[in-house]
Amino acid sequence: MPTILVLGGTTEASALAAMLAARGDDAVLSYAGRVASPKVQPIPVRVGGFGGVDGLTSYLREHGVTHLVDATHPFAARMSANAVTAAARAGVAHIALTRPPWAPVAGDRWTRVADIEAAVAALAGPARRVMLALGRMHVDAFGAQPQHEYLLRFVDAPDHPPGLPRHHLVVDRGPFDVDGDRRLMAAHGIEAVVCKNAGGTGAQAKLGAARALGLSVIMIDRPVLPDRLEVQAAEDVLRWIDHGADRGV
Ligand code: 3Y8
Ligand code: NAP
Repeated sequence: MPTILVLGGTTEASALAAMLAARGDDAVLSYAGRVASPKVQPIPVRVGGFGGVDGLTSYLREHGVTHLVDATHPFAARMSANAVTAAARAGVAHIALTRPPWAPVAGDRWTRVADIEAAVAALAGPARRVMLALGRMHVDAFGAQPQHEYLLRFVDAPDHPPGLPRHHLVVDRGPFDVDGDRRLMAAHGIEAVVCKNAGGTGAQAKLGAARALGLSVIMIDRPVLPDRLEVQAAEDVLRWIDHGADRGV
């Protein structure tokens, strides 16, 4: 009987958790503990860091984990790197459940940048009304471009006001929808949107909204992740658990 640890925090992780629950698998979903009330899951959940690679390696060994599924967000680069290293050390089968990056379509006005710093640099110039659809963790970096009127969207209300002189904060969690994002952007007269190339469907609405409104989008490319076995459908993870773990799907 496999013992599965899913590193979660994405729409795909939740979809996999539902399938594992339906099959009665011995599985636990793990959250970092970034938000006050993470989504309720149909399998047991653990919350909080493991304590680096060593902590995760010990966790895998102590809990007899046989299959590690990294279903974290594409920007959770440190967690994904730790997962590959710890699984190898503990001799645990490892797979990543991810989603393809978004690609621009007709009508999109994207400027692709390499990382958060490059997104900040791309905002040099006269004051504009900019939506930072990046969550909470990287907002302070945009203090280097204080001239803009920012629209921020966080999952939780922050315990101290964001360090941007002119900003409006919306507290809301995805998945979002195009009409809602379009209304939000229009109501705030947004001229440009900054976002991460998360891929998937949970954060995609803002791209459709920006396209409909003819807004420019500063799209942050994903960080480089280690080589690993990757699939893009939860069903492929189940096949891997049932048949492929020893020889990689
Ligand atoms: C804690 C746990 C599910 C998962 C849903 C997905 C979709 C909705 C859209 C915008 C973009 C953003 C942000 C976003 C989305 C999904 C997914 C996704 C983007 C939750 C969740 C956790 C987090 C962490 C949180 C980050 C933040 C990022 C907000 C749960 C709700 C901006 C990423 O306050 C903080 O510290 C928040 C931190 C990492 C990025 C940041 O820098 O602030 N996600 N998001 C996970 C943990 O503790 O381990 O589900 O309740 C999950 C989801 N958020 O099961 O349906 O699959 O991507 N999450 C981005 O894409 O740029 C919002 O506003 O348009
Ligand atoms: P990160 O920078 O790659 O990870 C930093 C540290 O957070 C990790 O080393 C680990 O701590 C802990 N951690 C991260 N994910 C964890 C998990 N699922 N379970 C237990 N510990 C975890 O990660 P992040 O970008 O902060 O993302 C944190 C969580 O939010 C992840 O679950 C991710 O899927 C979710 N999320 C992130 C984004 C995003 O934009 N980054 C978007 C949507 C959802 P230790 O070293 O102590 O083990």
